[in-house]
Amino acid sequence: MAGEYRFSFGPWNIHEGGDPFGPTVRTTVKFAKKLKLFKKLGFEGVQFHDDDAVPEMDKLSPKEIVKKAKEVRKMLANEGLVAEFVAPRLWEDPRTIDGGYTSNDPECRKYARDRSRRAIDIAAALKTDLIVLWLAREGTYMREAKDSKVAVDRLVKAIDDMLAYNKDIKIAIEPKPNEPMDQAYIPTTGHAMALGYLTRDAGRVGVNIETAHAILAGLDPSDEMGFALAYDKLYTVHLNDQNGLKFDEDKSFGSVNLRRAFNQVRILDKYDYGKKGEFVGLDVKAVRTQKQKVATKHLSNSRTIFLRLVELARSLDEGQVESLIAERDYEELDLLIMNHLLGK
Ligand code: XUL
Ligand code: MN
Repeated sequence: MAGEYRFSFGPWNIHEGGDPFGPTVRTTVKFAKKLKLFKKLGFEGVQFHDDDAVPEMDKLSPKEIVKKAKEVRKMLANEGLVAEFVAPRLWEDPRTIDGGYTSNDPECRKYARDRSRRAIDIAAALKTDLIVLWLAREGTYMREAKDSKVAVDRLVKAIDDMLAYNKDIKIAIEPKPNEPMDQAYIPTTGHAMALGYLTRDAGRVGVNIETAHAILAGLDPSDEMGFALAYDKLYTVHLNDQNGLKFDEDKSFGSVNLRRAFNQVRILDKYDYGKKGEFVGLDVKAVRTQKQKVATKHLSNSRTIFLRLVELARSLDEGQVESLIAERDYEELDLLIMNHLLGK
């Protein structure tokens, strides 16, 4: 069954453990060393921010960027890995302080547009057609600081620009309701998909649904996935877990709420997610207390839990589920699911 699913994570998922209140607690693992860990941990896809592939890319010419990205492509091939997607990192440069595509400063919006084109070049060099857009700073701290109608117009323009720049790419918008912003403009799957339909080529715009982001929006991640699946728009997922409405925790998949994780796996497996080449992507972080040597367990554990939940989804007595639904005995259905999760 493991072979039926391909798993991916990003180099940022092996990290030094710094948080807003304290310094790093683990040493940096070099990119080349991280690549060596993928296969060992059961993963074959690598998710990239543009500058994960080409560090300090803003100091390089477009040609130099492509050259560097091609070197990374070779490194991937040597490890038997493939790139899943590239995401432009539009939240660290001073020109993105007020957002990228929705910045009030036209020079900063131009930077965001140019940087996105370079990210697309990197994706092409890495031989992936998928661009993920996490719209990190496209929102406000003060409601009056931006005009929400103008912001949406600008997001559409930015996506149109990317779609026109390269006719082969697909864009997966990753919605998140808050953090770092107080209020983000594209907080949910519905917003992301509706934004896609305003673009020049809606057939190439879908979503990346992250478990934690859906929970932060007060929504059920499996329902968000079902919504996107109904539109054939679920281009990828960022599975993790989240303990309530607080900072984005990126906890190991299933570690907070096993039933919620089961329902995500159940809907993905039921509707053949992965059969068109989609990866089971993770976006998980080791907790700060984890020692260096064992700071990749969150990745292998998440994968293990996913696969165990596939087994549970497939062994659920669907006939029983159907008859309880027909009888409208949802309390008995509740117990059936709980017993199944408890191995009874
Ligand atoms: C932020 C987040 C990002 C995106 C990729 O919350 O999830 O790591 O997944 O840019
Ligand atoms: Mn994510």
